[in-house]
Amino acid sequence: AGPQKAVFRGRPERATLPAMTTSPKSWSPVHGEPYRPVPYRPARIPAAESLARAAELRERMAERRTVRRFAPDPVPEQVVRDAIACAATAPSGAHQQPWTFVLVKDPEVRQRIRAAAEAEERLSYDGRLGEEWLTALRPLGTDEVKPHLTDAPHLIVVFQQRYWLGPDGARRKHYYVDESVGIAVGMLLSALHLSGLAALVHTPSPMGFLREELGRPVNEKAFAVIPVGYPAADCEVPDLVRKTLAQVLVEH
Ligand code: IYR
Repeated sequence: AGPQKAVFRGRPERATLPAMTTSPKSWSPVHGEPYRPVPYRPARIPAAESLARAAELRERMAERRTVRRFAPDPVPEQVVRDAIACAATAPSGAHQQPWTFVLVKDPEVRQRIRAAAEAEERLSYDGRLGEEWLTALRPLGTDEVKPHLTDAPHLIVVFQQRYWLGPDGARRKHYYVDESVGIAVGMLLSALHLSGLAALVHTPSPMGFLREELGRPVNEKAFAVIPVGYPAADCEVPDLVRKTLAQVLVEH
């Protein structure tokens, strides 16, 4: 008998695969089987074009601001879905994609999330955070009142899947979950911003109530609550100063 043919998971074999296609099959967990290698030949853009794009992107990203007051104007839901799809292209430990994005639509659920978050935040701002933390927050002027949880046109709750949970209750470890979900949220914020929307990363603490309220399984842990919309007409943001490139970049 000749050498055994490698068995790859996922899509069926095809004679030619255009570069950068995504699998027509939806992802399903298969343990330990290698992915089929496929050609990756993204078109190269000239260096001058890269420089122009990078400079423009740098400017556009510098315009992103965290917004705490949202306009009531509706935002097409598909923009948010597309941004979530962008986030879900993030790299992840062992490509385990350990994230779930819940788009919360039910106004009553949003009301309950707000009430629970504000109750926790009240304890935090009333002293649970400690003097050093409260002092660090004071310049931003945040407090326990979170109207955006009910008033922003969209609300995304991001969960991290601490481990994989099979339908039969089997568990498998997930790797670099914090890093993976953090990267995905960064990509989500970038996608929302570049689509013209504003957002806020809200991290009520403790966040255990979110899993219960949203009926998520026990392997999931809330990571961030992200209201999305347009800034209110009279929205103000603190006149923050960002570190310069020279302050954050070390060329060694
Ligand atoms: N989670 C609280 C407190 C808070 C903490 C940090 I660090 C911030 O940058 C902002 C707020 C809240 O959401 O108000």
